[in-house]
Amino acid sequence: MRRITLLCTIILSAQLAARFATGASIPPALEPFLGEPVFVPMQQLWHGRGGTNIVTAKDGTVVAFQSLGSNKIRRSRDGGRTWDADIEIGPGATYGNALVDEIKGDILYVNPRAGFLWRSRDHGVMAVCAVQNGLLKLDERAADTLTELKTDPRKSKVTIRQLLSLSSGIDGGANGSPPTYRRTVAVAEAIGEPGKQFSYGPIAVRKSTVSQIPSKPNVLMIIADDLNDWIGCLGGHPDVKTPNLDRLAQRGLLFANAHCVAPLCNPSRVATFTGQCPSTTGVYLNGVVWHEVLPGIRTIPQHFKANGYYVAGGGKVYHHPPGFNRRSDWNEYFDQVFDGHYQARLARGEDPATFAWPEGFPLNQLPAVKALARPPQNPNEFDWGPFDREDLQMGDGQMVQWAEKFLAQPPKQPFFLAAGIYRPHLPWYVSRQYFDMYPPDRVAQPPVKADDLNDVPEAGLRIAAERRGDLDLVMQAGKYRQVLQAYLASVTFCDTMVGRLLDALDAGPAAKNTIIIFWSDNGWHFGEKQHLHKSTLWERATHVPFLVVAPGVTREQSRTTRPVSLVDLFPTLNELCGLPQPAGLDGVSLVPLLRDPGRAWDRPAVTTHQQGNHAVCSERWRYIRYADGGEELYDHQNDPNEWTNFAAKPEFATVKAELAKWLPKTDAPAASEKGKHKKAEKPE
Ligand SMILES: [Ca+2]
Ligand SMILES: [Ca+2]
Repeated sequence: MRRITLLCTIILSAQLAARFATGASIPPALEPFLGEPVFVPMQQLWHGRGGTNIVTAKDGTVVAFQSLGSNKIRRSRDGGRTWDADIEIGPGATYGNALVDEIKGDILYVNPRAGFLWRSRDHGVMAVCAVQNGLLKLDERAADTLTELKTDPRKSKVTIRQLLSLSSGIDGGANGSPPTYRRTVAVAEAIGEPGKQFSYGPIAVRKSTVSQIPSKPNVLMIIADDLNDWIGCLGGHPDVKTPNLDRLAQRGLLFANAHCVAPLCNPSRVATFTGQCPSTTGVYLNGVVWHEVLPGIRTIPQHFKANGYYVAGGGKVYHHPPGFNRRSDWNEYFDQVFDGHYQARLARGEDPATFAWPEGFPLNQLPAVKALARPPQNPNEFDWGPFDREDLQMGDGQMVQWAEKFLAQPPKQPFFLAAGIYRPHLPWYVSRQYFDMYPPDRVAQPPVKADDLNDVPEAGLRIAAERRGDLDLVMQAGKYRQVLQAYLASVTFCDTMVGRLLDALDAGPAAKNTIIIFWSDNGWHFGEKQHLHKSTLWERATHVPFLVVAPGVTREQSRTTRPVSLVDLFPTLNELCGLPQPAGLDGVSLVPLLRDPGRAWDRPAVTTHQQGNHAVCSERWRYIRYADGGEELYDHQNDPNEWTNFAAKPEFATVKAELAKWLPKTDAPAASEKGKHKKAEKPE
């Protein structure tokens, strides 16, 4: 059972508010809730079948409801919904487990003999309060202790003597229902006056119904797939054109030294969204259906949903093959639409074994790809070329159109919107205008050292060799420059989609109160270390774009080179949005860096690729330790391309030892890939 420090909920009296306002020990996080409290008088309290309680204000607005299971709520007045409850509460009815004595005007009188039970959404009892000898005792013992509490049988009016703590949050969104109120929870020492009426309400409500909850920010999270650091503001490629990402960076904080938790789609996204590293969960591979091997694990969208947010997603947010998107995480989802023929076929549930290219494909005309022969490792998606389709007809474009509509008319409650863009993931299909921006004969080639692998240990060589066939195929066919062109074209297409999302946000009602997060799930090699893909522990595969705009927190045009990991995103969002931190998160909140990008930060970023292989990235160094003990150490201050491995030099033993302290203490055994998904050619 989840234990909490909240003990009971008490209507904040003016007296309490006055004490609160003048109190010297109020934590800064509570400051937004200071000031004159405004109470919405209760007009009706409804107790529905199945444990649904609804409080309405005199003007008819629903200010609160509590749902303790299946309920009869069908609609509410807010946001086009109206409540539909069953039984009007009255003397003799129950609220929670408290016996209601009477309702007079705005105040609900509860018989203190019965005490009051506060229940969690899963029906577990979280808190019990009762009056004991005139003192309002607040207790979080379990339900069966309630009967042991000796309460004053007489009603008594409670006077708050001392405020112990105060917290506030959006609540009421049980069982997938939308949140309905801002709950202010006061924990107080209080004194009752024997013989007088004891009153407390179930919910202390400020002037904040669903339609006006100002202080909870919305979140727009934009995710790119396989986008490495080749974006303008990161300076990763001299020719790339990403005006929209660059203007996004101008609005907030650019993390210039951010790294994925794992350098490929599924483990990267699972780690980011659960806030737990692969070394904790065992999710190292693309074929692991994460929610089956980690049943009940908490994710960012699920957590936001459970805390009163309206949670919507579209495109590729979780790993894209069928079965990976846990639908219960969302209130609303726009399914990914695929431009690639093979993935589209998979999504339709057709047998991938019978796949053949349609007329005119593959666009790159590589015979091996046409024949679906290996290499390349995934011939069914190893294609690129100008695609005869308008932006908004593309899969990403359709998702963006859906998100644009969402942002034009967002829900009245705070929202979390995840927009997952698939480009620049293979196949690199975008319209010709993007290809025309990057003439292959003029596009700059990344720095590649021919003998770079000479000082790489065995495990690193093996990893680099896994896609050697893809690279050799491209080189032998003379298509290397076309590959660069196609990727850069796809990056700019992705950037255009980002721009549309930003424009839609800015044009809509949520413009001023929305946190914007942009990140990519992994980087990409283009021949560096003889590798043409992701899935390595080098900079090319782990370094990712990560940008945060948090109104009132980040400053414009800020940038930090402190190393951060995307595993830090979950706790960061929780802090920004005032959500509780679930237990077991591996990352830390980056809010201190959002506020002060130049502050000291001794924590490196750790990336894991399969069991026991890790890279630890500090501001200056990259230290790689493979499961077999192989090591690499690179000095980014003098060697940004990671060409010289210093791991064997005795003078760097101390540097290595310092970085090694951050290696995971345990390496969870690998969770198995499910056969049915494995058959799908390990789509990435
Ligand atoms: Ca990816
Ligand atoms: Ca080297």
